Amino acid sequence: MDNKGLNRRNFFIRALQASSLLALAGCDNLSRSEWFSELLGRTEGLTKRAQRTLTARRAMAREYVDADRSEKFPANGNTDVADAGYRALAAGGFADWRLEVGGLVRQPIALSLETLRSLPSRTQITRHDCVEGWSAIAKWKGVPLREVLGRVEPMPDARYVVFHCADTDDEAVPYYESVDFDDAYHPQTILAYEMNEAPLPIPHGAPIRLRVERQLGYKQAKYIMRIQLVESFADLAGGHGGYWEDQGYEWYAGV
Ligand SMILES: Nc1nc2c(c(=O)[nH]1)N[C@H]1C(S)=C(S)[C@@H](COP(=O)(O)O)O[C@H]1N2
Ligand SMILES: [Mo]
Repeated sequence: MDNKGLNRRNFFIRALQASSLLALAGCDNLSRSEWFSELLGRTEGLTKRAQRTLTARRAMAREYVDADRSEKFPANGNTDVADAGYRALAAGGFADWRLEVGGLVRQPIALSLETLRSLPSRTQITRHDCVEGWSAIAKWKGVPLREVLGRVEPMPDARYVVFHCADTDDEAVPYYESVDFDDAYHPQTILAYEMNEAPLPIPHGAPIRLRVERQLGYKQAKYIMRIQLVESFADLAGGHGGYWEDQGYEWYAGV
């Protein structure tokens, strides 16, 4: 297993790279979609400044065309999973894998890959930006996270969606990530099961990985096993809402 991406000693270098990347990133390709107007009503009562922030958060990420796709898309961080349970599932083509969705929901569910594939899907060609200084464009197909959330009926106090992954670092610390409801219901936030028109390969997070297109690479959780709705992530793992966040990275990693 390649644990380079999870090497804690590189943390300070990466944090520096992250902050310079964030400083360079602008709010380009803002667009007012149908979805924007749908949500506009919810911003009533907020200050103008907060509204501008929310508008940027809810804008669509740029989408590309087939010809823009990168010839090579690096696999980064963990590119395989040591866990015996995961290995058994992978050996069976993930036929027995189930995505558990629970926490602050009225209807917890367990979804097979087959079921996820039968739900409404979205396909998008987007650019992935890693804080290590590389970017790559690929086509992703998956089920919008909001389709899944609609089926579990989030309770009113649920504020974040947490993704628990099958992989760990070399100190057995599990990878996890989280997004708030703005990102969870964003139309481009999908649980991807295909990359470039093929089943998502193991190095890129099989059987499903998150695509949350307005944020940096480390938010794009691979090897998702369980989704948990919470009111706060303060009592999960290191308390900062994600594996890298627990080591000092920004929780909201906008690009
Ligand atoms: N479960 C898990 N998800 C992860 C990682 C990881 O190590 N484990 N690395 C993150 C980082 S830093 C990046 S850049 C992307 C890499 O995705 P890729 O392998 O498809 O390039 O996955 C992100 N999601
Ligand atoms: Mo990354």
